[in-house]
Amino acid sequence: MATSVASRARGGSLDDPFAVHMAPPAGETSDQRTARLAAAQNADKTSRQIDEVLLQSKKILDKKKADVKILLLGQSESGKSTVLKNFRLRFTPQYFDGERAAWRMVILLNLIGSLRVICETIESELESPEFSLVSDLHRQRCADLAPVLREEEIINQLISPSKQLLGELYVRPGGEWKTILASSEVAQNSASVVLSMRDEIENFWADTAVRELMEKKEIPIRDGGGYFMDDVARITEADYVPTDSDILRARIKTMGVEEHFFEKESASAARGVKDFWIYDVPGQRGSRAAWIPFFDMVQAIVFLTPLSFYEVLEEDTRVNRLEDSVILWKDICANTLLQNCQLILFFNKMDILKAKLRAGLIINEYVPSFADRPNTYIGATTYFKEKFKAYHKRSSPKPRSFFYYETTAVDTRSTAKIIGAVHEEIFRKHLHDSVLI
Ligand SMILES: Nc1nc2c(ncn2[C@@H]2O[C@H](COP(=O)(O)OP(=O)(O)O)[C@@H](O)[C@H]2O)c(=O)[nH]1
Ligand SMILES: [Mg+2]
Repeated sequence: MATSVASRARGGSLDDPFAVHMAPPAGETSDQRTARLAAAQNADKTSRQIDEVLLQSKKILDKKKADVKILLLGQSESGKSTVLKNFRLRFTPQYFDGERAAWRMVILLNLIGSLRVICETIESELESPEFSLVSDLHRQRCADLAPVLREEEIINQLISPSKQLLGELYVRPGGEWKTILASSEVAQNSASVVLSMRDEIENFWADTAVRELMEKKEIPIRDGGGYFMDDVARITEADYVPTDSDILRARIKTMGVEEHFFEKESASAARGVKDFWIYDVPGQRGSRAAWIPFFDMVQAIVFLTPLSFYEVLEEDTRVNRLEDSVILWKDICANTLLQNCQLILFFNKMDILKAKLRAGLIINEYVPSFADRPNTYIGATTYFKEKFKAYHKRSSPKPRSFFYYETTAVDTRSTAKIIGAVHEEIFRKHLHDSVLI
C-alpha cells in the first residue's frame, strides 16, 4: 500500500520533489488525519506570512534603490547630525514632535555634563598654588551638587552601549535610546533630582567668579551646542518641553551609521516632496573607511566644513581642522565612484566665525596665504569658497555643478530655507537623470 500512496503522490506532482514527503502516512486514523491537516494548514499560513515579510523587505529594498539617498559627510564636529535634525524638522515634523520627551532628558544630561566640567575646573584651580578666582566655598557648592552630578552616570549606564568614561554621551544608532529616555522610570527619577536642585544650580552659575574662571580657562561652556547653563530656569521647569532650537543644540553622539527615512507625513506636507534617505556617518579620521560602501548608492553628498582654521582635530592635535577638511573635500571630489554624485558644500558654524571675527580673530595669522585681504566675514567666506570651488573643478573626474551654502545649523529658521533649496535641487537633478536613463 505504501508504494501505491507514494507513487500516486509522485505521479500527481512530478515536478514537486517534496510531494512524496507530504503524502499521508499509511494507516492514518481520522484523528491523526485531522491533526496532520491542521498542522499543514498552519505551516502553510506561516510560510505565507514569511513570503509576505520577504516580499515586503524586497519591496522596501527595491524602493530604497529607487529612492534618493543623501550622505552627510565632514569631519567630526562639523555639524552633520545637526543638519540631519534640520532635515527631520523640515520633512518629518510629526516624528520630530514625538521625540521631545527624549530630548528633554538629553538636554538635562548636557546640563549635568556642563556642571561636572565646571566642578572639575574649580577643583583643579584650587589645587594650583597661584592666586585663584575660586575658593573653598565653590568646592562646597560642588559637593552640594553631588546628587545631580551622580545622575550623569546613572543615565549613561541606561543608554550607552558600553561602559565609558564620563564625557561624551554615546548611543547606538536607531531609536531605542529615545524610548528608554522618554519612558524609563530611572530617567524620570534623574530628571526629578535635577529639577529639585534648580535653585542651587542657578545660584552656582550666577556667581561671576565661576563664569570668569571658565572664561579664563577658555573652556567652552556657552558657545555652540550642548550647553544649557544660561537656560537653567527654563529647562528645569516641571512642564518644560524642548523647543526646536533646544533640540538642535542638544548633544548626543551616535556610534556608527544613522539611517533615516523621510516619508511624506501628510498630503499637505507632500507638495513636491519625495521619499528619501539620509545617512549620517561618523567623521573621525579612524572611521572614514566606513564611508566607502555608501559611495556606490548615494545620489548626493552634503559636505560640511566649519571654517575652523584656528582649531586642530580632537583625534589628532597636529592637524589643522580646515586643512583636514580641504584634503577630505579633494578626495571626495576626485573619487570616481562619486563622479555622478551631486556635491553640496556647507560652510557651517558661520555664527561662530562671525563671533570670532568680532572678537578680533586675525585670519592671516593662521592662514598666511590669506595675506592682506579684508579681515571680514565676507572676505573670509569669499576666499575659502574660491579655494573649495577650484579644488572641486580641478579634482572632479567630469564637470559638475558646484553648490555652496553658508549655514548655521543650530539656527532652525535660516537652515530650513537652505534645506528646502537643497532638497529641490537634488530632486531636480534626480528627475533629470532618470529621464536621461
Ligand atoms: N554655534 C554653532 N554650533 C553648531 C553648529 N552646527 C553644529 N553645532 C554644534 O557643534 C557640535 C557638533 O555638531 P554635530 O552635528 O554633532 O557634528 P557631527 O560630529 O558632524 O555630527 C554640536 O554641539 C552642535 O550643536 C552651528 O552652525 N553653529
Ligand atoms: Mg554626528
